[in-house]
Amino acid sequence: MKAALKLYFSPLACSLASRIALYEAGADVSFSRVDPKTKLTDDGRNYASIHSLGLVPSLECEQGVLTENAAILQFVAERFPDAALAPNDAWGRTRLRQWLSFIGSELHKALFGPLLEANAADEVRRHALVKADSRLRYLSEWLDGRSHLLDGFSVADAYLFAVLNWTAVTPIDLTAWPVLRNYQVKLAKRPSIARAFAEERALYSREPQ
Ligand SMILES: N[C@@H](CCC(=O)N[C@@H](CS)C(=O)NCC(=O)O)C(=O)O
Repeated sequence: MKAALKLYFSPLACSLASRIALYEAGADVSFSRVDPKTKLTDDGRNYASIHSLGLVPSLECEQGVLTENAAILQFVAERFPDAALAPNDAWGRTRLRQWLSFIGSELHKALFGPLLEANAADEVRRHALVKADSRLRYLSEWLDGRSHLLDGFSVADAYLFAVLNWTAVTPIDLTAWPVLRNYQVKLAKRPSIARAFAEERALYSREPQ
């Protein structure tokens, strides 16, 4: 029988966060891999016919195709309330949106975007790195003494985990940020994260060069 949800992803991209959330939720979901270079799905379709921008993640659900990681993460949290992936009070949900916005704009796009973009000019990379210190200090100060961004694990932690992984292939050295490194190491042991990460790392290492 066809799964209720289908996640389009590329290995170790930000879509890893959506996979983690779906595993946490115990969702009935199938996965389709998008080749970042050819933009073909693993069953040979042009991914542009699903999301014209060619960006992952996107999530096929009964209502249509949902794009944008932050929206998908909140959709999963709301659809599977028993998984407690988001606070259930108004202020907690506001804080969740605050962190999803920070991760999506300040970290994902402003900082890691240029560092991961193969064609970015050196000047653009240098400019991104100038911002790294203040963004990572802000995050480190918040996480000092905390295990999660909010009171318990939430979809924001899934997103932050996916983004912090990228430090491995950028000049950002997480060992210089012990609070962030500890946070990452602890989260990596969470079963949903360990499973999602291991599965996508295996796919990533088989990525054509
Ligand atoms: N605003 C989008 C950005 C998604 C995004 O940047 N996805 C990257 C992978 S982490 C991607 O698909 N890049 C491929 C490309 O730029 O063509 C979101 O938050 O979902």
